[in-house]
Amino acid sequence: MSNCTLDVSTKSAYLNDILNLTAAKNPNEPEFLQAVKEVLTSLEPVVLKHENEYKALALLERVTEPERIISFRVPWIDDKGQARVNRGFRVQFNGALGPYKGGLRFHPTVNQSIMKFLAFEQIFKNALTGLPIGGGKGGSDFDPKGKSDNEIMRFCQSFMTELQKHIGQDVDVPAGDIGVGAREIGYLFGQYRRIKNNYEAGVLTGKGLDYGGSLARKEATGYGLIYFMREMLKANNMDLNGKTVIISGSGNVAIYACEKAQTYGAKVVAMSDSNGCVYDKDGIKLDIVKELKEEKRARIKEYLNYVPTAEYKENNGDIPAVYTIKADVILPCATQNDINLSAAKVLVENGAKAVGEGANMPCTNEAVEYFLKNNVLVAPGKAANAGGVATSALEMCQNSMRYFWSFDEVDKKLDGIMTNIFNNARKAAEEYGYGNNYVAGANIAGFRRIAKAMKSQGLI
Ligand code: NDP
Ligand code: 2IT
Repeated sequence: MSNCTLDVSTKSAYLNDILNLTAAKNPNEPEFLQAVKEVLTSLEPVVLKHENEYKALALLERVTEPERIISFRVPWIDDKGQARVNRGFRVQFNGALGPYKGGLRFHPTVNQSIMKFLAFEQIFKNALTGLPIGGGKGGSDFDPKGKSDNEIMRFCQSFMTELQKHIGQDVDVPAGDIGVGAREIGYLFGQYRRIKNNYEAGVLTGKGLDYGGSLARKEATGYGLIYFMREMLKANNMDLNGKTVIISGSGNVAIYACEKAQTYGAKVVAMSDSNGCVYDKDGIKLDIVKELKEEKRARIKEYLNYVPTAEYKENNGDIPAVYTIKADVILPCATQNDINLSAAKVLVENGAKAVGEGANMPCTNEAVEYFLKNNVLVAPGKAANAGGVATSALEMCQNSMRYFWSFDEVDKKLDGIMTNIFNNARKAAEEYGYGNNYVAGANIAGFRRIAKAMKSQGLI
């Protein structure tokens, strides 16, 4: 964990005040403070240009304060008949651009700090898509690992019994994230429909294709990441063809990032889960990973039962094993703060050329700075993984029309959106003297859209 204080000084007195105020108001929320520090410090030249205006509107005070945080008890019964209780959350951070939109995460590490960092990131990500969606996030400290289907269903039903009071297709539209996929969305949707007694398809996204889901939503985050990487590499006279790639994680984002990278001629040699990674020097066979993860919910280690020539490296120490493998392109697609400064140093030493954040905030702020200083391109999560939520917005659009687009239609729109996001991040970076620092460029491009909408809507 890094950065519990915001010990940073910018040229804007207003910005410094807000950084200090945010640290003082949220003392036990290191991930939230890390995300705020990363975004706000990169906005320095924009704030300097509009300092008096933003100060008069209390714009940065409002951008860093959630509109609403809902926290609730989730009681449920396990298969042995034992009563259990988890904590549920929904953070409705900023609704200026549209209904709150963002995933639900079920993982034992979930707490208010993690929910707020994810919802804060989501504001800028959703703004970058250009679509009418505000920023939100939710979830629970429930651990789905080892739970039966019936336990998952009972938990989802209890979670939704409370959450339904606070969401709606024009209010707040949750989707999946870590630990929440098509199975969970199905149980959540069923309970919502039963309690509300109406078929409000647009209240959740990531639904099954047989009841209102969009083609290509499952693939969208991973594919979108690779479309963004394609544009970023192209702008710097590189491409994916023949590049060696390592991917952390083997969940939804990781699997479809691997699939699209392979179609562009990249060689993915490693994937991981929270225990360790598999290294297949001949290239990962994705069908095996899909069978292990999408069907059997097994550990990545079992890849070796299918490919005995592959190696398994267990995690131990400060650096996840996957980051010790030499590669040109690094795609962290697991969780936050996966790449710390030590891991970044190893990756740079091993010749990394580009990092694409499929996960939310997978690199610490120090790791990002180190990459940029060493001429490693960084595709920031809030831009590069925006394809998932953008396609969720396309799912909402199809639900409103009571119609479906083909896979190709959705995929083409996704490609266009990701290309657009890259171009906007690139232009904003150039405009403010950030060169090919797309981390700053994405923050500025997203912030400008939010700031404009908040200004138009008055002091709310
Ligand atoms: P999944 O639950 O499908 O997969 C998560 C993967 O990350 C698993 O391989 C998991 O391993 C690994 N992982 C999770 N937590 C940890 C941890 N604490 N340490 C190490 N490994 C971990 O989730 P997604 O693929 O949907 O999400 C991955 C990332 O992408 C998250 O950061 C999410 O916020 C982000 N994201 C997701 C989007 C989506 O549409 N799904 C959209 C945009 C971003 P294990 O099985 O061992 O836990
Ligand atoms: O982090 C994210 O953007 C997601 N988990 C997807 C959110 C969504 O609403 O599709």
